[in-house]
Amino acid sequence: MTTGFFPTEKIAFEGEDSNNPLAFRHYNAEEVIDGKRMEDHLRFACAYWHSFAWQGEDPFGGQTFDRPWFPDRMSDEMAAARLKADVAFEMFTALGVPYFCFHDADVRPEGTDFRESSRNLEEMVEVLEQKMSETGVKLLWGTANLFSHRRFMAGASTNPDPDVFAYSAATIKSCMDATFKLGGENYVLWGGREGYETLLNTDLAREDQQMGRMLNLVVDYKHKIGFKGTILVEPKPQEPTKHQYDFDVSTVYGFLKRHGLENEVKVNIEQGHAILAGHTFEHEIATATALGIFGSIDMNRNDYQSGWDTDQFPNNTPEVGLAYYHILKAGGFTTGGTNFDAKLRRQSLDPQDLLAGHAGAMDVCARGLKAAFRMLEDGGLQKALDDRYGGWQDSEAQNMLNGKMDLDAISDKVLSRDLNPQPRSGQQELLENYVNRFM
Ligand code: XUL
Ligand code: CO
Repeated sequence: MTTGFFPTEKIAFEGEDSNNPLAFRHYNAEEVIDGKRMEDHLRFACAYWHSFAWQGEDPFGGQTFDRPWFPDRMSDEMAAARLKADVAFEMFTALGVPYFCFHDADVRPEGTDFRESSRNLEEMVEVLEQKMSETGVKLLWGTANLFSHRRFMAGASTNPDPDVFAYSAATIKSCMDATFKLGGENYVLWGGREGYETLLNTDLAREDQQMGRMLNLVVDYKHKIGFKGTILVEPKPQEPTKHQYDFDVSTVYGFLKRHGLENEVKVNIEQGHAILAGHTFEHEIATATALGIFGSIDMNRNDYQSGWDTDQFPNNTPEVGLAYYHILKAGGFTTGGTNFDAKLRRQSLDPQDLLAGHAGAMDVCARGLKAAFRMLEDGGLQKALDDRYGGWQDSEAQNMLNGKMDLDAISDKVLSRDLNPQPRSGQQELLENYVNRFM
């Protein structure tokens, strides 16, 4: 028995020629690419919050969606949370995604105090456990919402009030327990309020210390309970706060080093956050793989005009293809995956819009993955890199890097060989044309 919320119970792969609006044209879970099923490469997850908790509000207007589990339709909050879970798992099943992700606040009603909120969460974790075993859908990651409630307005771990630090730590513990119980493969920390609105009232050094301590507490607790998943930090430069400390991948890496956590924690990289930081998605992924901290991705797209975190469904194959190129090149996902941290536009009122948004996004990812694999297999980009940096194969060139030559020795070499380096083309247009052949 389903709730009947969605117009269809299953979206099928029908191939490129299908004109069924609710079908996959490119995503075929079973198709094997390089010895691995497409499902196992992409490891899709749906985000509970955007599709089932968000009501369509924006800074200028309130709720636009009409859902049977929203407070205006249902006053029993726990019954509403259960109905929401029913519908959520119907969507995961219809799409055939292997994973989902959630915050505590997405799945349980807020209690009147910490004790009641925790009890609500524990009760809903039982419900989720049951749904997961019925459907086979797994948990990619869990996380704590430490940004919506007004108690967190001045930060969670970085709050000037130590009681908020304590409340946040206890909340994280309850969410790590929930994630562990549900077999989650990662645990995410996104510091929406870990930053400042004005430096006039902010002690940067103190807040960095508080945030470092919290992450160390999280890592210690992971080992204490025997959680085998990966701890992930999700960078974002601003919004909701004016400036967020986990600005981008490089900034997070510096933070991890400073607090001795660079071998314990990885990053969850989101397309829209990369754009807000003035980067590209593949820049953030390539930076993380270069630094050895790549973990997972939040797939979406930002509007390039508005400057907001618009969390739209991805629809740009070349952009997605280059992202997967860097992921595949680094060996693919391990515990991570592709979480659609994406939401409908607030005018997209119909249940089928939710299915269409995700199905289209899955197709774009499938096309991107296939293009990425073909580029990797062809090896053209790697060959271009090998050629460009080929001079460094030389043992004397290596001596400049490995400490065998100091500045004097290098200077002597330039003089004695009469070195007069000649510039070579970077061939960007040739490379861009090359990439377009695969997209
Ligand atoms: C906010 C965002 C969050 C995190 C989880 O921009 O991306 O939804 O992914 O807290
Ligand atoms: Co995100």
